[in-house]
Amino acid sequence: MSALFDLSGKRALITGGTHGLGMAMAKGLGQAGAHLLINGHSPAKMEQALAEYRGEGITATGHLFDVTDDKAVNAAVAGIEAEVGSIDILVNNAGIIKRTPILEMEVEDFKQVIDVDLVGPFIVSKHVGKYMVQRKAGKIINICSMMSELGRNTVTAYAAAKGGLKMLTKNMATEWARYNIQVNGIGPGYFATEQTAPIRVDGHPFNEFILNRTPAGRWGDPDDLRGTAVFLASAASDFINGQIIYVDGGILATIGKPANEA
Ligand code: GCO
Repeated sequence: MSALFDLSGKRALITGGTHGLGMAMAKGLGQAGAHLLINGHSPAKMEQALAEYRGEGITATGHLFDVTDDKAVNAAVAGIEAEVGSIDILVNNAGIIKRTPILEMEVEDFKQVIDVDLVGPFIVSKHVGKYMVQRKAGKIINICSMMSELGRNTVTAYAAAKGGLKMLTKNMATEWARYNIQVNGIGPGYFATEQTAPIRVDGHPFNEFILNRTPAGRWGDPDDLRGTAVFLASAASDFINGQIIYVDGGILATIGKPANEA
């Protein structure tokens, strides 16, 4: 059975893999045997991340490029394929969020969130996908969100992008499953990361809300995503296509409960 989840000999490209959920999922793939191709756009963060991966005995190389830059992505992917080897697994994790009410949100800010969180995965998938289609093999995992299903005040651009990413996932699966490429998504619930730090402060109403709204009664630990990432990157999911696995401590399963109810 463990052979089904073994990623030895595989190469995995993780966008936004220098920190947070991207790093946690990448470590899971590395611990399962994959050679990590870490993407980021900050040289300093990259150096730090590579030291951390290698410190844990994980093979990792760094690849600095902007996921929204079509030419740069094309060149980076072609370079990896030619100099490092085939990209067998792609995790589209890079993302940003801007928390602003619609009436106060600048169009440029809206467009930037859509660009990184939705157009970015399209661009990277298109350039990696062409090699996977030629090889008739590949795994693509798009990192969605609760906002792929639920709305929330102030995160309109993010919700629009993550909703779109869910459908991008289903359509990529529709077009590429015939080439033995499995395209699926992971929808993290509320996790303790840098991105949620502003709303996870003790006493912050949203923090209390999430602890009450989540049946598991806690924020997710980034390591809670490792198993699902390895599952969707491995032979164990060879007939799973176009699915979004929500790792959310039960948020989407329930209407929630009043704060004073045990
Ligand atoms: C927010 C959070 C969310 C989470 C996550 C939930 O402001 O609501 O940052 O966006 O990060 O995406 O699934």
